[in-house]
Amino acid sequence: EALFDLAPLPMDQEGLARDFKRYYAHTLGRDRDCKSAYYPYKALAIALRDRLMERWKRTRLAHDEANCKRTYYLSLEFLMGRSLSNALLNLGVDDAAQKALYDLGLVYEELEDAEMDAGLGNGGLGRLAACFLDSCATLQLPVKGYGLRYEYGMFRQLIENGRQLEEPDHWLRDGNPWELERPEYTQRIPFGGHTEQYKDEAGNLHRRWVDTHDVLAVPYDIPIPGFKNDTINTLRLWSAAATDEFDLGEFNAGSYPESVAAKNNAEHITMVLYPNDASENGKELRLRQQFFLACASIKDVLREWIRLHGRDFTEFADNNCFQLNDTHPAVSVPELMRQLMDEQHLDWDTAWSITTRTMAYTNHTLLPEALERWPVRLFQQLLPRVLEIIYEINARFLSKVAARWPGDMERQRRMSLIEEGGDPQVRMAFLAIVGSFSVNGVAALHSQLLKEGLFRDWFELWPEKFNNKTNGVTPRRWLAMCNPGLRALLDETIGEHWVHDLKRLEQLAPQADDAAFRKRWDGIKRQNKERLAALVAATCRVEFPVDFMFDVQVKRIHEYKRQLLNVLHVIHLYNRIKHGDKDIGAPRCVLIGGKAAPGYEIAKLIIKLINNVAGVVNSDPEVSDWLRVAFIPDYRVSVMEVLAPGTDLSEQISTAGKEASGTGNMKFMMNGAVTIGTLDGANIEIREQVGDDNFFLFGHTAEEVQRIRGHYDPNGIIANDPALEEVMQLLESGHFSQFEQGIFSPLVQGIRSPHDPWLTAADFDSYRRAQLLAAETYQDRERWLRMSILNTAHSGFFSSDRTIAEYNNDIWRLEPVPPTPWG
Ligand code: DL6
Repeated sequence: EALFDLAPLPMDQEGLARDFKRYYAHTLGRDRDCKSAYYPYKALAIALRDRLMERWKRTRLAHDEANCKRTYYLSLEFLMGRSLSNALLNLGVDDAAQKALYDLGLVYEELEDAEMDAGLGNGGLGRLAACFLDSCATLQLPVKGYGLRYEYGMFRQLIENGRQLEEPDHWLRDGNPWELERPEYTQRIPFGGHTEQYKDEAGNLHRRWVDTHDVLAVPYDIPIPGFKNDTINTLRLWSAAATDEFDLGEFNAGSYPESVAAKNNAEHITMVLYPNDASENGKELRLRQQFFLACASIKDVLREWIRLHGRDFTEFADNNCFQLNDTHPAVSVPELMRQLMDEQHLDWDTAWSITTRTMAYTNHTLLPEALERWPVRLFQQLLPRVLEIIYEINARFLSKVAARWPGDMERQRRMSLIEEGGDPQVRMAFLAIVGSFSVNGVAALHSQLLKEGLFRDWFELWPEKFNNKTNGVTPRRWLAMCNPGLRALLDETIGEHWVHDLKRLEQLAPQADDAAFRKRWDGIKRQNKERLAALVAATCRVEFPVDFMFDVQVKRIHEYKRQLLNVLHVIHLYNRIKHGDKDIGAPRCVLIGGKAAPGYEIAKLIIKLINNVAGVVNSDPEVSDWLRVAFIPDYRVSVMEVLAPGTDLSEQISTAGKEASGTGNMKFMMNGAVTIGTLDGANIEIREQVGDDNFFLFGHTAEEVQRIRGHYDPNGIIANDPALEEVMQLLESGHFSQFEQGIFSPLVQGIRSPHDPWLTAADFDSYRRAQLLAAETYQDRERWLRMSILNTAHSGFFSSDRTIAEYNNDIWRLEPVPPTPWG
């Protein structure tokens, strides 16, 4: 105990400055010659880490002492972004630290920029996990994140000749001051081998998994600070390492390289994040990653349970919950069964009762191609014991279906966990549903469509399992941290409590009618637009005048998100301007950004088209007073922190019924952007909150989209819409591909195909009209400012604190636990 008898560290400017200087000069050994911003960043990070560390320990202690129920958020992705500003804000020392740096002649923004993004996720699903951790800590809920410590995160996107190039993102190259290695909690993860039957001492028969090739899972912990509440939760990321065992056979036979190769193979498991936001079906390494996470995390949870309660699992299900972030960790269902039966010696019924009372599953997509299925043969080869358990779960489940719907063989075939055929597949979503007590979608429409479509049979069987949890985003990062100007105005106008109680933003609504307030709002937006414009100038070499309307679409590049519709509209504006028709409302700057999965050729072609159109538009002096276009390379969390505050118009234009929720839409709204959008995902709830007058709606509804299928006639639509016809003619003429004729024909064919699932042509006219209305409205400055203020004022519902409170009330049922007091 004497070892831990330490006084709390000072949180004031002097104390921070003292530690900062010591770490900079003594720990990191820097002197006057050092010009890099990296070392001051690192010195400040270490000073903050000390302060996180002591609170972290008290949080863990409090959880142990309270003997409380806990939730584990299992996710293959945590898109954390940068940690420095977040730690400063949540520890409540941002002012003190910035003053300390200023007095030392340092520029805080330069330190901030020296930190690499932790890009351990593809997009919405991964970033949602990061927002959720922030909210859980802020609400003082005992929730631990479990994920993988990928050596390489999301690839870096370069644009060369308008095309996307991918470069590895070695984010750990300079080390990571925010992590703490915990080798003492290393776990052993089995792969391969085979199963066998054996008799225990009492003569009972059991099965076991033997002759496995094991890999070590070494945990690295990341502190997750709550907002000014001394709670520090944990994100535990597993890193793969080889066991020390050597293949002696190979070694003695003189095959030293072969015997060392096994080590490399083991470490490959956590080498790289799969850069696909849909699915990676069939990739052996991906299944290895999924099992590696599930097995290590469950072992860790059982180890903790045994430490605190011994091997009595009677109350385990009342005290633990696993939230599965999509089907990626769904192998946790049979793996928990395996560990409870094979390692803790519980019988099937007891283990199944525990499993189905602890697992909860969140679905994040309606796209059938993104629903994971794994070949049975891959399971057989990598995880033979897990496959046996899946077969047994399926057999027992199908007999329930048979009892409920006697003779309905078609339904049994539809609902089976195994899809039969030449190469049978395990249906991971069904495995997740069977094993969970809760199944949720991520926006009202999405949850409804799941019940009516993909999961209809399941909803008929277990209606009580299904629920909705509309997504949210953390107001700490996505308002307080990224928009300091607005934060100051909000603090002054409605007090500081909105940061952890976002509904208080409603109090802003009356201010929309106050001209003086609108003027201040305008001033802040202008500064944020200058920041955005500076970033665009530096990265795209395109000038964005701040008087233009800033119209932004940033997200993964995917056909259903319809960046192509946006480009068609840009071509339409260009065409009108070229014809001398200036009646297009306010001049605008269109910014598009996002990464395409490396193998997704059509998405990559869309990027090329955006860049080619930008090239033509920006180099034409006749057009530049009205329109500018840029594609921002390497879109990531830290870029969104600049874009969201500086955006006027937020593009949320997916084909209705395709976007599960969206969360970028919420970040823009919070920062006072007005949405142009379809009735899709959370757009519907955004419009409900802010009111029809403050949202630019267009496009077919999800129901209409369904009805159009089968008799969709895009060529008829194009022929009857002169504006669209001219756009198509320009595109088809090769005007945007002067030196590479014909390269865009796959895009043209897609738009003109009666089988185009994204109905681009069908929504063009209504999109064009909504865009015109937005640009005209923008010219009425006071009206627009009112809309902007009301968007922020009504964004309180989209705080992830609200979402997490709902998860907790309906699914997890945890009690908040404040950290143990000092001393
Ligand atoms: O729920 C977070 C986020 C939603 O906001 C997006 O609408 C949805 O596309 C995204 N889904 C994924 C999963 N992709 N797959 N599979 O990223 O989840």
